[in-house]
Amino acid sequence: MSIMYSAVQPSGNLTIGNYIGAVRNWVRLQSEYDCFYAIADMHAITVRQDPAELRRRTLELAALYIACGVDPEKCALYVQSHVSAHAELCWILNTLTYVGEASRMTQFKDKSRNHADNVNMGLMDYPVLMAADILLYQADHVPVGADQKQHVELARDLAERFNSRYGETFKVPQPLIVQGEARICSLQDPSKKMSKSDENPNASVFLSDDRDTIIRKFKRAVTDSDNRIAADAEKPGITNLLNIYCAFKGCTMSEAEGSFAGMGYGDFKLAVGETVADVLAPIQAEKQRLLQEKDVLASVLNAGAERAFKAARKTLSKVYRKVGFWRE
Ligand code: ATP
Ligand code: LTN
Repeated sequence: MSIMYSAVQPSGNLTIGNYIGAVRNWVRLQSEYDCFYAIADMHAITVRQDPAELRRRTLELAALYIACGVDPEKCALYVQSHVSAHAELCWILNTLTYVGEASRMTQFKDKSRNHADNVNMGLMDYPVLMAADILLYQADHVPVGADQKQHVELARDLAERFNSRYGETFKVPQPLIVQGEARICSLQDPSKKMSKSDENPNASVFLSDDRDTIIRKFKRAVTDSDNRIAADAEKPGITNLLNIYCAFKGCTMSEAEGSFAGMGYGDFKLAVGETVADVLAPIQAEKQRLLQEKDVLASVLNAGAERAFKAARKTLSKVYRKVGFWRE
């Protein structure tokens, strides 16, 4: 079976963009691949995090993954910092990464601008740690959003560089960019992607929002001047809402356009909000239930880490041998 690796940082509340673009696809892929899904807490601390919040979000993210349908029987669901091999391989890969190539990464440049008072070494090392994540498990495919493509390309370069210097060791991974509905845009500015760190709380719908909040955010969504409900490049606001509706309803764009023909914007927005709230309600209930059973959650994460550790250790011992670290 091919191997799949992906992760999300516990750096904020997940949005419906993260759900449609990432977590929901993980669920679809888990039966066809041998999957490793991580909570990337080591990546999260490259920007300042409140320690108590980080701890709370880590457990919440684990509960949310499972509530969304990630099945811990089918895949290894674990917390990155529980498997020390990530940091160990990162060190080795650091010795193969040029300062020039790390400093040219788009995300590093963006984050340096946004966190100008904290341009730390970890921020620059972020993609190398991500390469270590992926290469440790000999992943064939890495499902990510388009923004992470450059990082997967660095992982490919580092795998090839290591293999040519020390001999065949790593599989060269492929990014798996899910197209189509994968880009959910901000409800306040449909030219931007919906993001969990948007400073405007009305721009993003969070998986933790209650029904009234969801409906209120959709009612306030920015739309376009005429009153037609149709997907159109000239009408990015309405197109985004239609996209969200299709993704949550599981219907095609023409089916959605058909069912809203002749309807006013107010009723249309209410229908989109209700559809999203209906899908999220059982996920939220299941997440709350799981969070009541912290010991069950802990044992799922421990089992996931053990499974991940076994796979990671195999690669890491091979790497240590290849680079010439003495072992008895
Ligand atoms: P931040 O706003 O803090 O940069 P983010 O919301 O962009 O975070 P990430 O943790 O960087 O989220 O991304 C996790 C995954 O969620 C990414 O691989 C990406 O595929 C997916 N994703 C994020 N935002 C969207 C979106 N608006 N539409 C579709 N997919 C998304
Ligand atoms: N940087 C990723 C999260 C991430 C990741 C990974 C994704 C950390 N390690 C390994 C794929 C493979 C993001 O989506 N923001």
